[in-house]
Amino acid sequence: MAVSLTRDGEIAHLIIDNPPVNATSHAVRAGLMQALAQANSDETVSAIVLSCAGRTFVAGADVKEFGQPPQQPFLPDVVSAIEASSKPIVAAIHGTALGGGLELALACHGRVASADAELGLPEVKLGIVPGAGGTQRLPRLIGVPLAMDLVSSGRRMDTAEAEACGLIDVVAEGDLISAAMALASSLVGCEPRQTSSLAMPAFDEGEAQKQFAAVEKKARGQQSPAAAARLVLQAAQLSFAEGLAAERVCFLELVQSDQSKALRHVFAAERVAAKVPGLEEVKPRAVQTVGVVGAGLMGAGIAVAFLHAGYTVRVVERDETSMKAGRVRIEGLFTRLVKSGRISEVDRAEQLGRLSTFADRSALAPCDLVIEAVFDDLAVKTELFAELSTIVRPDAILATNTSYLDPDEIAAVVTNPERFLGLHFFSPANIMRLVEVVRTAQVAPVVLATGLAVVKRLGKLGVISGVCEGFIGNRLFTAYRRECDFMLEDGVLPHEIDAALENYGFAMGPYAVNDMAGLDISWARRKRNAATRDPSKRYVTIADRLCEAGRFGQKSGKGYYAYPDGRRMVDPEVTAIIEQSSRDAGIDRRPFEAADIVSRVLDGIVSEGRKILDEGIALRASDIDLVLINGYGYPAWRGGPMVQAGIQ
Ligand code: T1G
Repeated sequence: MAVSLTRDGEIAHLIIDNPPVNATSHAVRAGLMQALAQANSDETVSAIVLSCAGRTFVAGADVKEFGQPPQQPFLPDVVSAIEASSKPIVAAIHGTALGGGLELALACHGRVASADAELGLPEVKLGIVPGAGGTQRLPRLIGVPLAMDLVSSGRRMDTAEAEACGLIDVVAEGDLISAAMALASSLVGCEPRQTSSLAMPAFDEGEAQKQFAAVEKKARGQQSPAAAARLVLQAAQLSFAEGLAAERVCFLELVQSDQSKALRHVFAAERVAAKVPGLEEVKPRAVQTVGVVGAGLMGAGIAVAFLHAGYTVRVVERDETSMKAGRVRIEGLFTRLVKSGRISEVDRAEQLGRLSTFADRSALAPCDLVIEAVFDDLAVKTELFAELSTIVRPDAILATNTSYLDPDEIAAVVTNPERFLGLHFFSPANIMRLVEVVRTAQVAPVVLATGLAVVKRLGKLGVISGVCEGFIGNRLFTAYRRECDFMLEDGVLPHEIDAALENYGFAMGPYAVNDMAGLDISWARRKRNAATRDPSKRYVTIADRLCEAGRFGQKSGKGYYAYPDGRRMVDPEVTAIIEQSSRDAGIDRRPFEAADIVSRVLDGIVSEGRKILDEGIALRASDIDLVLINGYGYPAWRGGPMVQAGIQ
């Protein structure tokens, strides 16, 4: 039974039980209608509590039903029936109340949540808008500005914030169901509190329009965030029934859109990425104390990511001075997070309380997992891992964050190499969601499973990669950059490539990214590899020439662009360098349309993606899409270059 009805005195208790996440599948909707009718027609029932079995409250509509013919009763009808109930209904929320789940709760006459619950309307992440009254009820309850923020970002709110803004009435101190029963009893005999009848809280129309414009700008081509925000604005202008009708029209249109199909591909791809053949039955090991070797930019970001996720972190640097500098760097990252409102002062203090810094590697002895983020040099890393092998427990997991070295060569110095793997973070590691979990030749299944589980606990997305130069991401990016560099030499300029790709939806064009990251590291690598370069392959010298001219990117004030007042500007000196390179290569420069630029880049990525698949480096095409979306700013609402090319 997807919905059951039990009794506790005069209170009827409706329990949804539809694992894994209590989505509102057809059986749930039908079951709710039936149980509701039964409770309402029973004169001995005075109030109703709605809760869920299992690990979470309703996490939304059943995404598996999208694209299938809709089956009655529809969710908006169930939601309306709840709100219209003659007996007060209280939602008892644990876990996550998302999408249709929050919409059910919004229609209830009271909401109680456990202290660790999370609430949100994440529909925009699936390329749609809430479809069961969310855009109309939410602003009536919490006001237009906050409702617009929630529906357009899809972010989740924790219980504390939900209580502060009035989204929930009570935080359950002890037993959730008892607290919900108590609230339900207190509502008996009162005027029913229908969210749809609440007066819209006053708000500043001008500010709301500005907020809307900001949503539209940030969405860069994705339709659903602005559509959801617009519906919230309309909630303040239209009657509830009109607003609901507008929401329905918008929902039905977007659910058919290519953007929604693409984002649903991404949703499914993320779940599939966690499923690794051979690991289905493997239980990850417990990890609590994590060592990070090296507290440069990458190491500091990794340490912060682990601190956010509740781990105890021990950071080791080579000497006292570097150790102090590392701590300052980590604290600096926290300061920025506090300033931008991402974490509170209290959280900062708690998280930093789990950090210790050392100038002696032996301090890593108690660690369950150690990750190195030291200089990307084989001799440096092998020396480190040989020593680490003697310091940590024989079963402690050892991970390298190398970007380009062969982790199997490093594994050769590790005692018990089956506990060694790659965990390749992207910079800044505390922000970027992607981590490549690199499957070394000898890694034990339990170690790989633990790597994936740790990445998931970090709130990041783990994608399995085999061993090859650059793994999945940097290998694709090399192909991507190669096409761009060829085009520079063939006739376009950096700003034209960046503009074409940014208009396509990339977060940032490759040359703007390069200027931000710095041009010197890859220059040093090219110089190191110069002797072994294949002379028969086309080699574009533009990047080298820029470095020779002292243009290392933003850190030196100039790179592919000039930055006179901090803003990127086309620089005639760069244009001259590029044109000279073309002349030296004997190339007659020709113009490119923006569409040609985009398709040449995507073709380059897809052809490298096919090789990566054929070689078994990526488990599946959708993993490649995820890497580009989460590591390189490819627009999620386009699904990914592989799916776009029809490779699934
Ligand atoms: N429908 C069907 N299955 C779902 C599902 C959903 N909405 N959400 C998760 N699953 C499956 C998932 O595929 C996986 O299955 C398992 O549950 C565990 O998920 C009208 C239109 C709830 C926070 O977007 O954010 O409501 O792979 O690995 O990390 O307005 O899942 O094991 O077979 O992600 O603990 C809005 C999406 C829908 C929520 C749990 N709701 N889900 O995270 O586990 S649209 C969402 C999540 C809507 C209405 C509209 C997360 C989670 P399998 P998991 P998790």
